[in-house]
Amino acid sequence: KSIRKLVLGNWKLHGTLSANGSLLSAVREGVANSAITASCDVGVCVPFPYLAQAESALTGSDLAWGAQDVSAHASGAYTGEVSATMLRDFGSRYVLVGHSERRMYHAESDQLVADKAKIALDAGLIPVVCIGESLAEREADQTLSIVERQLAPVLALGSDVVRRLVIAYEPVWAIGTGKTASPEQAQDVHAAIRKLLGEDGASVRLLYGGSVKGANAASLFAMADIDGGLIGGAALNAEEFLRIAEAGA
Ligand code: G2H
Repeated sequence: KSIRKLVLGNWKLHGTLSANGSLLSAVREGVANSAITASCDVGVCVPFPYLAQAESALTGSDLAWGAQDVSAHASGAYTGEVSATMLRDFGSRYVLVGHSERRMYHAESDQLVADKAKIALDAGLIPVVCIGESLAEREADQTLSIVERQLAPVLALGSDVVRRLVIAYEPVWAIGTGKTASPEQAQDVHAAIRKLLGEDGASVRLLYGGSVKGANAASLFAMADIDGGLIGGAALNAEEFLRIAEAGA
């Protein structure tokens, strides 16, 4: 397969200056002492206040960093929001958009997520568009119609946008629950997503997310349409995160 893998940490609402300091230096050292980044991109998406810390800890390494959300607005009277250009100011490469926790707890719509992807790309960031079905939707056999609905406004942005995206498939029932989708279950959905993307999908990285660990990463990443992972809980432990990155290399 010619698509370069990507292993991206999502720290969610975790961290302190001191804990991050140890984690970032351990990951940086682990990557420097391995051949991982010769064949796999690795990065971490941190809470906004720690972007400056990530930038200073990771500049000069092969690791990238980024954020977990971005405003759909460029600037203006939007109290509490953080813009894509602000993320770029701190050297961010990636930004997650539409993580299921944002969709669920902050009522983010499919259209808002697409707007965020667009503004992020325009600012020079790589948006990681997160999609995935809930347990009830899977049980009702709606998985494919849900991911299709979630992607529709993103696809409407056109080829130029779609080709530059990363997409993360995260079945909501597998997030932080310890229940990983089997590699075959994930592959089935990834293949369907690739098909939805048409010609633009040939080089788009499709990450799997949801309880990825050192122990299951290799079997997931071995599937034809799984181009890496979005890693939550396991990204908070340097050894575990590095093991996952090794599986992507
Ligand atoms: C899914 C994933 C990272 P976890 O949300 O985005 O988290 O690996 O903890 O399931």
